Amino acid sequence: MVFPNYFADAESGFDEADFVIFGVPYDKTSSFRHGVDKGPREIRQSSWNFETFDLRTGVDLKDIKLHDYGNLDVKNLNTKEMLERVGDFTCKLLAKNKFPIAIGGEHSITPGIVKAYPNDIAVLSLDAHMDLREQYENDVNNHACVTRRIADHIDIKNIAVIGVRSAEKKEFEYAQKAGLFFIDTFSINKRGISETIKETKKYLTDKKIYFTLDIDVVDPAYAPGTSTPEPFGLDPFDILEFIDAFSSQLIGFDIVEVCPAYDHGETSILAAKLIRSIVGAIWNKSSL
Ligand SMILES: [Mn+2]
Repeated sequence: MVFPNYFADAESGFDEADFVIFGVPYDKTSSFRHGVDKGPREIRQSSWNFETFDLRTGVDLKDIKLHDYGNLDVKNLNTKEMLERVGDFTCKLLAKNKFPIAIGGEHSITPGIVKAYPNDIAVLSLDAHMDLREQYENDVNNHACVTRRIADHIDIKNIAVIGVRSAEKKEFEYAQKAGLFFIDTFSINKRGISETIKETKKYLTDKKIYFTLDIDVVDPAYAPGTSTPEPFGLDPFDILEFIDAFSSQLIGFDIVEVCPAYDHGETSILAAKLIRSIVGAIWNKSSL
């Protein structure tokens, strides 16, 4: 069955919308598996599975002014051009007071979005990987360099990376030297998600936060359809806890690295539900 190719319940026109979804089907620098350019389409299709009413929060998505812009045309662009296009589009949304929601595509799209914001914001990244390489495969904008490129724009002290469990030794040493706030899943498993959130919350107090959710932060048992899966991940309830804790501070978010060819639809279903949950949580706590 094929559903309309826009996100379910995104029934608002652009002008009256508070939230604008846009797809960035970019798949150029993935190092292991390809196919994340199919993410936006699959996530949109999956979104039609759900009720408009969210039983958990009491929010009905029908009451929220949500617009789906469609995809940005980034297919033939190099990373630099792609970042500019994504950045320009995000600037336009922010100038019109829209709340940006990007669907990847690979994680390399995120620095383009972040650069559209003032440089005193914070970034919360849920990711299995540190992504702190200066460059990878001769490209400083590779998806393995995302955190590093974000740190070109905002102070690394205003970045928190949660759920990491993979880095090369050099990245790990750089993170410690530069004072990056990160919490790996091995310590999350020991101290519990509530304690993890409490510490992160304390670290990012009072900051406006851009939230980037690399689906590979979730354990491959729940989200196998991703380009670089990494065992010992978070479970979907952990992500909900994060959403609830930070929703009042969020000023934009993305979900990236969904690679539909490597599962039976479960990763796109989870991503679509998470987008709905985040929008609902923000709307619940804001005066939009
Ligand atoms: Mn990752």
